[in-house]
Amino acid sequence: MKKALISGICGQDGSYLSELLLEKGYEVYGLVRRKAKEDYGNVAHIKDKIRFIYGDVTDLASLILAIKEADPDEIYNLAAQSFVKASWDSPVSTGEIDGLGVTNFLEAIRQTNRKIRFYQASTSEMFGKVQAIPQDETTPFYPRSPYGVAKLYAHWITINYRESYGLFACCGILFNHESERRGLEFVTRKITHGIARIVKKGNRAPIELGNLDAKRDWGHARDYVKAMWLMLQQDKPDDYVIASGETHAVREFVYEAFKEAGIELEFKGKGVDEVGIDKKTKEVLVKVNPIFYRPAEVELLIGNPKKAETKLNWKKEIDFKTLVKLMVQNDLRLADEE
Ligand code: NAP
Ligand code: F7E
Repeated sequence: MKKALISGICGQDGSYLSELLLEKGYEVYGLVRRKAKEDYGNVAHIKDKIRFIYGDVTDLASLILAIKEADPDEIYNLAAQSFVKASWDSPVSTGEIDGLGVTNFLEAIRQTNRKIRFYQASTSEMFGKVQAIPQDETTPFYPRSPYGVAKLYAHWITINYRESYGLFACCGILFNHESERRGLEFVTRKITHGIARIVKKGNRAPIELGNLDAKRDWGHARDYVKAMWLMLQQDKPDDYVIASGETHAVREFVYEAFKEAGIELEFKGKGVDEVGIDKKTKEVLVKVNPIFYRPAEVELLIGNPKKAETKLNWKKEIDFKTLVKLMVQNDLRLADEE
């Protein structure tokens, strides 16, 4: 039986990856930070099938101990301060967790068992102010946030340990992937959760958003964790872009999500004055609030997943409209249950 250690196991991706690995017969270990109140986040429903080990990626000793305890064949490093906007508020800790935390993991592997296969959660945020359209594995990087910069350090240190010590270490350059388990602060879930509040709770206050023009390449997390696993099953370690190959503005996500909930919106005004209005009732249901703007924006992301499709035989199964539908229906159902 193969054993995997997952950091960030209670997050969105950690939960889908745990389900996938359990299905494949793995013994799954999860690295978790100690919390004052016990909380298993997105893996609460499968917590009895996972062995949890306390640790923190900023604490090298804890990683060495975790590796000794789990003795894993594979490590998936998903731990991160993953909210880009918060990385301007906490640039140092974001660097410590998302950047140096990865060196800690690689060093722990180097010092304990160099046969362990390592997956690093790299990101399309490393492309930032994009230097080519679409972005693939050869596109130069230009990060635009402390998060993007920390992740770029992590990306290169992973490649360095692969080239210096022969570690089986792979970076998945994943574009935005969302799901019913996405954190409420990310724009997709903020929209679908806000719609459920409007439709089901009778609270018609508008959803306040930032830059509606930003374009993202959105997929579903369930599809993307399959690519993580595939990378570690190859004969040789390598880095891969995982993306849907489509891009949509935040405004389009808003429009499709409201439509899924039975409301057709029309947009009026520009910039901070833009509003989304219910075509039927003329109520303002979306407005722009500049507090959600970022000090520097990533305006356009669109990935080319050809290498992963060819070499890993990976393909997305959930398209943009299905993703929106799943997220809206889930939040409507949750609101009904509350
Ligand atoms: P997420 O839901 O925010 O989960 C992140 C997890 O990391 C949380 O469980 C968190 O633990 C844990 N964590 C944070 N700091 C830690 C530390 N110092 N030590 C140990 N664990 C720590 O993120 P996600 O969306 O699943 O993303 C997974 C990974 O992929 C992240 O590295 C993210 O940066 C990267 N990524 C995400 C996307 C995306 O679109 N989702 C795209 C590209 C790359 P707590 O539960 O204790 O807070
Ligand atoms: O923002 C715009 C915002 O916070 C998407 C993380 O998983 O994917 C994620 O990073 C876009 C940005 O995700 C609001 O300005 C407008 O242009 O959902 P987000 P992100 O920053 O793209 C990458 C690949 C990761 O690696 C990250 O870990 O939406 N936007 N209005 C807004 N964003 C938020 N959060 N809230 C708004 O009100």
